[in-house]
Amino acid sequence: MKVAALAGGVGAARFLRGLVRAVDPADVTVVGNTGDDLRLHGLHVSPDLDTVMYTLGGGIHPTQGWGRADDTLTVAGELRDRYGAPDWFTLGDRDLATHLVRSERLAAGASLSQVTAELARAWGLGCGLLPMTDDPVTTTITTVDGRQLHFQEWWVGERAGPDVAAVTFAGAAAAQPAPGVLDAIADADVVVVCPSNPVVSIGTILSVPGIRAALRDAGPVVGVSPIVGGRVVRGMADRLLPAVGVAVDAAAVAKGYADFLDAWVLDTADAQRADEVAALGVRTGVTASVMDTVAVAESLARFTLDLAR
Ligand code: FO1
Repeated sequence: MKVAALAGGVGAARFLRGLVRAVDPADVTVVGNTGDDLRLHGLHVSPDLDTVMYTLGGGIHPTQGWGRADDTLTVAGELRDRYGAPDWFTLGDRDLATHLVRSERLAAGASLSQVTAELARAWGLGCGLLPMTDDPVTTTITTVDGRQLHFQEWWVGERAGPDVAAVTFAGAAAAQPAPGVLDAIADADVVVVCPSNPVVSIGTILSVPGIRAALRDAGPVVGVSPIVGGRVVRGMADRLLPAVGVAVDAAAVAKGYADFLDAWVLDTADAQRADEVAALGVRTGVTASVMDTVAVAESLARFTLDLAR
């Protein structure tokens, strides 16, 4: 069964670890968010692609959910202490290897999708990993006091302190889906919207012209709610959903996807929201969705695929 999966960062990576156990990884194509990408120390960093790659490759930092396991901070320390370089975004020594290879290949003229495929192969990923686009798209936060910040400057640099007035995706209007993205969606027997941030991960992917329309034409599209019991499981969706006028609620998020969604997985904590989602014409399923083990992730993935068919 061919599966295409729209993925952001940690929540999606946890789900994908279960998905590649439920189906043959060779039949899975992940379409990843690149709106979080940033240039730092002259390097191109792709946080959400790396979180998926490291998680599926077995090298993710176990508690951070980003960066590499067993990493050290020698270079970061030298950059800070010797050269006074910016240190608000920590790149570990092992993690740097990824950014060095990616940056060198991009400088040599390779596309982000070509480089991502090379890096994924080096990590032994059996599934496909595509950036949503090869073009520059930058998730930008407008704060209530009128400043425009790169998503990472807001989330990491300012620790998500300032309240958010708006979220925009600079460059999205001119961006094209990366090669293979529309085919992966069209050819999929099931498309999965992973439990990622609806605003700055899934929303960013949907901002690339052509992707939302492809989802509307696609085979069954099933999503997994990233909101459980009115709260985010991880990350900052609770700070961003209000900024785009969506309640921090499992049914409200489904409503935002209703034009392309066929089925929606709710956590048991939100079982009472099933009728509201069904009223959207979206099939609902209720199951345990907090993936604190790979076994839960695998059963959630199986449940999700069964609900779609
Ligand atoms: N998040 C932090 O809170 N602090 C960091 O210093 C940091 C560094 C970092 C480096 C590489 C990387 O791939 C991710 C990193 N992140 C860091 C997490 C990052 O902000 C998130 O992974 C996503 O961009 C949002 O989901």
